[in-house]
Amino acid sequence: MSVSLEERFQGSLLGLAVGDALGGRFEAQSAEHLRQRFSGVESLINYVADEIWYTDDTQMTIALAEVLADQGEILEQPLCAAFVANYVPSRGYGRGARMVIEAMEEGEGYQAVASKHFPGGSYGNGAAMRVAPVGLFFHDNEARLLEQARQSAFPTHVHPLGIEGAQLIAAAVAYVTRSDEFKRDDFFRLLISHCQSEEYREKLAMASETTSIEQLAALGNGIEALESVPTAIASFALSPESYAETIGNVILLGGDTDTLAAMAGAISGAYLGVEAIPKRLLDRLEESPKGKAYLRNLASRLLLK
Ligand code: 8NA
Ligand code: MG
Ligand code: MG
Ligand code: MG
Repeated sequence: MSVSLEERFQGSLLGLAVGDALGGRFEAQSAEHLRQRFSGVESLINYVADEIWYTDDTQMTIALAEVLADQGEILEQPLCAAFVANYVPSRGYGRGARMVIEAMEEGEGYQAVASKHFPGGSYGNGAAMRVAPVGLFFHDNEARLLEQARQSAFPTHVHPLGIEGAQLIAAAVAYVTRSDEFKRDDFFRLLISHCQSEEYREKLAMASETTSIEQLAALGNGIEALESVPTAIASFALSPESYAETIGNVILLGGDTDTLAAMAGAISGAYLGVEAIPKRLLDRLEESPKGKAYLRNLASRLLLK
């Protein structure tokens, strides 16, 4: 398989946005309900008839990518400024994230909000859902990848489980960006070697053995990083050759469907490239000022920096 880096960078950002936008249609629905509505992934994708709009997941990803494209690294102040500049509350931000970004906007002490709003900080999946640009940008720079993923989490997510989730998605995106052939055992060995907690080590061991939808569901579909990051990684590893299956299978789990599909789609798109995203979906992704064309261009800027 030969996929250019440009196709991978575009595939990851657009794959994330498409997963987010499709998944966003079904957020918080149950697996039972979705399984009654759709016979499978194909019928889920064929259901899309009009424009699909992304949510906070893509909006925050854009902020990270802009900082990397401008600065060449994630720096705290430019990142906060980019979160604020891109912030549209109606795009469905998490409760804690909203409080932190609004404190940034007001020039108040957002660090205190980030560490005190939830005890120990947020372990939501908000740092993991937006980290793909770090994985792309540092795909061949192991020394900076994890530190930069941490840095990108910090303004909003100080809980170790929130940060670790971001580091694992970044490492997954980086690994597949370097890969012409998916080597499942290598992939999981590397990710498990990056784990700092027993919780993630256990979940990734389960993910490495996931060969069915039932096992995928057992990994979780929640808004917490630990209940969604391993699931997204496992869904990619279950269908490495299909973007549609990778995002469709996690959307049909219900729960945090936009974020599961954003993370899974970012990994799959980085591996398979932009051509692997079904035309039906990509054609319908929003054409707003920071829509499809902007994302494609942003991916190219990231690559050229
Ligand atoms: P966050 O930091 O608000 O965390 C998300 C949620 O996780 C919180 O609202 C809490 O319920 C829970 N949580 C996190 N940390 C703790 C803790 N220490 N103690 C107890 N509960 C905790 O926001 P985020 O950016 O991490 O969230 C990302 C999610 O929010 C994504 O799913 C994204 O799509 C968005 N989201 C929005 C809606 C919506 O209102 N439309 C619904 C679900 C998710
Ligand atoms: Mg969202
Ligand atoms: Mg979500
Ligand atoms: Mg470069």
